[in-house]
Amino acid sequence: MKDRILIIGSCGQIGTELTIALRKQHGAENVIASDIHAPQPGSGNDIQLDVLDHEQIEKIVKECGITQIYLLAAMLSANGEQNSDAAWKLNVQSLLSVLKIAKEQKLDKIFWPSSIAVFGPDSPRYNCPQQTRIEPNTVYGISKRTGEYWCSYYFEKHGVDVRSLRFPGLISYTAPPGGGTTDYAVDIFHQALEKQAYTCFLEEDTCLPMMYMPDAIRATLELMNTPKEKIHIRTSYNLAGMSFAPCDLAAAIRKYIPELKMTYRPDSRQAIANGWPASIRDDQARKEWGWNPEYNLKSMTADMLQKLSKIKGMTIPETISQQGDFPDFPIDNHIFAKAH
Ligand code: AKB
Repeated sequence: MKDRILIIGSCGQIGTELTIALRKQHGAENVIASDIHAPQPGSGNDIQLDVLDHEQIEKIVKECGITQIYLLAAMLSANGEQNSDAAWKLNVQSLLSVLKIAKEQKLDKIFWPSSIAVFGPDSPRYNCPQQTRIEPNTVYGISKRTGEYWCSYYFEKHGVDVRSLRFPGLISYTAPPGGGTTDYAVDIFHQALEKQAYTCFLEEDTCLPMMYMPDAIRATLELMNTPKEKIHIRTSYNLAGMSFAPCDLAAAIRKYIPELKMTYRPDSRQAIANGWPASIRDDQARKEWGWNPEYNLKSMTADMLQKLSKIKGMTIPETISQQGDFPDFPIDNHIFAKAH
């Protein structure tokens, strides 16, 4: 039997690119993309769907013969702190709804993203492992940690094959992120190209785990294509790509745009970032389903600048085309230098 996929939140940062990847893998006719926003020409979603409308999801699942759901709708960390009730409802109720439907309709597989935000100030700051003290101190982190427990519960008690990844901050050039603490790592590219200046809302040495979107999409597909018996973590897998601070990213961009001027004006998002690890370990993902990230700070920066300048119809700054590959610098060592 063919997989029939429902994506919920297809116009978001992950959804925009995952929809394209899933359509490539399963055929466009087998992937239904839904979002809270009504479909517009070129938006990529097929239907308007409110993730909090349980009946509507159930109806689509039954009518379209859905076998897998990718639930991507969520409120991120910074917005979550401003709207705690709405964040809790959106992040937890939507998951419970989908898990219940998966159980009742005997769906094959569910994907639900968790986040490095499940970790808190008492978790190890460097090389944070899969199992450790996990005591989040943000609404978003608490909702993701709660969701992880629900995933594990539905797998253990009801056999629902739900799989999950703890994503780091995601960097992409298509859809922008919205309301997260790691958003600066996307904004900076736009501002660097347009104004050669960026005011960062985190301090210059706040190191956080990050990942380039092509790696995040590949990780999702690889996890979902792994045979069930190889998946041993039913809460959510730690997933690492790279770790850097705003000053590292600025240095990487300056290799192409030397005139980039940085100003640091930390706001309430600084406190959120201070509670998260600077780097995480992802041994289980590597061992159990062969995870291996492709992009580091250097290759991600080069690709982002090339793709974004093309999208913006800008002449690629001289320095990009002339520079080629820039010399190595202590990208992923930044934090370790600080730690030891
Ligand atoms: C956020 O900043 O809230 C997200 C995340 C780390 O999950 N990007």
